[in-house]
Amino acid sequence: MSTTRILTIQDISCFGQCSITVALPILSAMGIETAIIPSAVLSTHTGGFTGYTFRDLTEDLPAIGAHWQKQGIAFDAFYTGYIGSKQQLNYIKNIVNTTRKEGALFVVDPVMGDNGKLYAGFDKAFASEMAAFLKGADVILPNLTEAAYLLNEPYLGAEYTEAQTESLVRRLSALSGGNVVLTGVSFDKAKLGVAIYERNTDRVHYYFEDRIEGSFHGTGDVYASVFTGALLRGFSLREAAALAVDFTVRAIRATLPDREEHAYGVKFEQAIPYLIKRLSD
Ligand code: PXL
Repeated sequence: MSTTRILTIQDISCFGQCSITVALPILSAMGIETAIIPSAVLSTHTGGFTGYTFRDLTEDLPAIGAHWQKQGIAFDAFYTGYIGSKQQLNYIKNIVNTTRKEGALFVVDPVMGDNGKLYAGFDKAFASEMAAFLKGADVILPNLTEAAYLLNEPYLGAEYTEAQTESLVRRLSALSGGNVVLTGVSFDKAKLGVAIYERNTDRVHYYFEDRIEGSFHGTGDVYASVFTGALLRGFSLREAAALAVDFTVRAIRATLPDREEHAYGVKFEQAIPYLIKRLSD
């Protein structure tokens, strides 16, 4: 049986359960051959830790891409997450263009911030470069904060109405030309979920689960990894978006008994058997 090969580009946070340390095990468990390019190596992620190291790998990217091109290495899919510098966006576009198989899937999680704020090291100029980078992506997966920065407009917090959300996803889709899964959507305090914009039908669908109070680090990366893996396993856009919600909720629930000591990430490993079961249903 031929396997699907994906390249994911995001940082290695050596400790903290996000980015590559989440994407690689999840995609592997889903049966997908996963290559990586680390955009940076940090001792921990930047959420809730101080004093972390940050090794920017920007200048390694073109050489990795050139080597692969020479070797004839090619990918069925690409998934980008946390990017280490503005300059990397151009390098990544080049790697995608020179190593993509025909019809390759391109998923972008425009990781930049959450809860109305940009993460350490990001600024409005990066957001505007990211908005340009999205062009040509098949699916983009911003949260509401990232959506606001991509569109250079204020973040409305818990205030988004259904009409505003639908306007957001349509305008986000205009940036990429593809589908949009907007995360962190809520119209009822007790529910939290995603808005799914299908470009070919121009329709918006929703998928909600019961809200678990608080915010959980790394869940965006857990979500994007499962979503991308599911698409590659033949799930539709809506099915993949829903499976990723179901899995993320289980990963959060597995963390709840220990949430104080485990505030840096979620115990997604404990939900992997559930994921494998859902793939064989
Ligand atoms: O989960 C997003 C993420 C990825 N990588 C690094 C981060 C964050 C969020 O804070 O700091 C290094």
